[in-house]
Parts: sequence; structure tokens; C-alpha cells
Amino acid sequence: MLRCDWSKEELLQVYHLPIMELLYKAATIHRQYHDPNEVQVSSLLSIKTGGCPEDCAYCPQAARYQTDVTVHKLMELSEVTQRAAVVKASGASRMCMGAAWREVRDNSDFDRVLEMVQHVNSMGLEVCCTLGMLTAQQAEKLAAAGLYAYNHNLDSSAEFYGEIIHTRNYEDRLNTLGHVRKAGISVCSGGIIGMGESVEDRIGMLLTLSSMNPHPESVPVNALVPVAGTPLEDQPLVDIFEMVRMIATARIAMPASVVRLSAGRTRMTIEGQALCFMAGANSIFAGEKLLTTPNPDFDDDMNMFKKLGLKSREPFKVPNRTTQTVEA
Ligand code: SAM
Ligand code: DTB
Ligand code: SF4
Repeated sequence: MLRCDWSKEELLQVYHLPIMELLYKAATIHRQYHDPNEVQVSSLLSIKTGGCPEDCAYCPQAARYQTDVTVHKLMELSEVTQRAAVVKASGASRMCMGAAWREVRDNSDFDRVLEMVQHVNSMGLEVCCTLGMLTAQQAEKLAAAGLYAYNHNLDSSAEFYGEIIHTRNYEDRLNTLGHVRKAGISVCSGGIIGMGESVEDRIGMLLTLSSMNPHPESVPVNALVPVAGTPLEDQPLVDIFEMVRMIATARIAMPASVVRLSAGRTRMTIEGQALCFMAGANSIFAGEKLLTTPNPDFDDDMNMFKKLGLKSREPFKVPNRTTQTVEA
């Protein structure tokens, strides 16, 4: 049963269950709603890199931190469609295009993004964008262009948010998510663990996400990738069992959503990732790069799938209001 009324105590109790109990519970719920051997594969492309005016403490693309990210203006349409063809051939179902913007502006760059969305959608891929804050009108334009999903993370609890980002607030995030939902675009929203937040903060984020009606269709769980030059550069490695607990709790709180084992996989073993899949993760980002940081090699991931008997999900398995299924 899908619930939007979880209490903090209930989710904390779930999070702290003995691991065997937690895995069993999450895996049981997982198979009631999903094929446990199927994993949705997304590919990330940074269409506009670095130079961002925001101050997100984890992010290598914030202009104010000295990182080794090279700033790049918005990509050309032809470059994006070339990349999309490679993504399509790889068997991924979704291409997610990210821009280091605080918010979308109504200018020629946005017009070009709309063209990118149209083209990539017509190639038979689910298109996702993550472009920062949106107005209701911008969300509608993206929907009309054929956008399948929009990623906009809450990152942590409302309380902890103020410690990692000062240039916008939680309410801004929730407003954009509301515009995305209203435009009929699939909602992708999750967060990061390993930033120094407490377990209560992690649960606070899951509470906010699971109180949305409907729940976000996808929930990315990122392990912080500490990048030199950012304020969080010295954060210790996230323990794999923390990741397992977070994924399992997300799975139990939002049974029908796709839970994405997102950033941080380069430092996880196959065994660790298998536990995450057991706990209810059913999506990954594949391809050797996330936005600016490394990700496992595509071939290594496909070998992992083979070893674990996992198969990739086809595009548009779940149709949404804005996109038409295109025959491959
Ligand atoms: N600028 C847009 C925004 O902030 O919504 C879109 C791009 S932003 C890079 C997308 C997401 O990437 C962030 O919300 C954050 O959750 C995640 N992210 C960024 N840097 C990360 C890092 N070092 N480790 C893990 N996740 C990270
Ligand atoms: C999400 O939750 N994780 C992805 C995607 N949504 C946009 C981004 C991870 C970025 C990791 C740091 C980097 O590569 O710049
Ligand atoms: Fe900018 Fe997004 Fe990075 Fe924050 S997370 S600094 S908004 S690119």
C-alpha cells in the first residue's frame, strides 16, 4: 500500500532495523511492485558545465570553489544528438542532461535546451533534465517539448539544507517540484548522504519526499563524491551499510518509485552494490562520467549485470503524460 503519512518515528525504526530484517522487508516490498531482476539505466550528460553562482557545499561546479572543473558553455544541439545516439545504442533507457544553472532563464539557451529535449525524445529515449529552478511556464514548455522527467533534489532535510546551501532555500526547491508535477512531467527527487548530516536529516528528507502525493517517480540516492576544493572535500567515505539502510528505507517508504543508486559507485564493490539492489535500488547511472566526476566503466557495469543476472529496463515502460513512445 502506498502511504503519504509516514511518521518520523516509523521511518527511523525502519532505518535502524537489524540489516537482515531490513533487507528482507525491503526486498519483499520491492518484488511486490517491481521485477527484482530489472534495473533502469540512465546516462548523464553535462550540457553546461561549471561557473554556477550557487554555493552548494558538495558541488564542484560552483564558481566560488577552486576545483579542476573546466567551465563549458551550453553544448551545441548536434553534439547532444551525437551523444544520444551512443546512449541509445548502449541500451540505456534515459538520458539525463544537466546544466550548472541556478535557474532557467527565458533566453536562447533555454530554446536550445527545448530543441535538445525534442530531438532526444524523438530518438526513442526518455529525456530527463536537471537545470535548476523552473517557473510554471518553463515546466510547461519542457513538457510540451517532450520532457519525460525532471531531476531536482532536496538533498537533505529542511534543517540541514541551510548548512550546505545558502543561496536558495528548501521552499524554492519544493516550488519547482510543484511546477514539474503540475506540468505532468515525471518527478525525480532525492538527495546525498555523507555530507555530515545526521540519520534524522536523512529520514527528514525521506519524510518530505514520501509525504508528496503522488510520490516522486524516481528517487536518486547519492553518496557524496568529495571533490578537492569544495567545503566537503574531506568528508569520509560513506559506509556501504549506511547506503543500504538509506535505500531500503526509501524503498519501504515509497514502494512504487524507482530508487536510483546514484553517485559514489566507483568506491563500491560489486558485492556492496548487490546489497543495494537487494535493498530495493532499481536504477543506476551508467557511463564513465557522472556530470564532472568519474563513474564505473560501462563495460564493467554490464559485466556486473551479467554476473548478477540483471537486465536493463526498456524506455517508456511507464508512459507519462508528456511523452509518446517511439518505436526503436
Ligand atoms: N544545478 C542544478 C541543481 O542544482 O538542481 C542541476 C545540477 S546539480 C549538479 C544535480 C545534483 O547533483 C545536485 O542536486 C546534487 O544532489 C548532485 N551532486 C552534485 N555534486 C555532487 C557530489 N559531489 N556528490 C554527490 N552528488 C552530487
Ligand atoms: C543525481 O541525483 N545525481 C546526478 C544527477 N542526479 C544529476 C548527479 C551526480 C553528480 C555527481 C558530481 C559530479 O559528477 O559533478
Ligand atoms: Fe549549481 Fe546545481 Fe552545483 Fe548547486 S548543485 S552549485 S545549483 S550546479
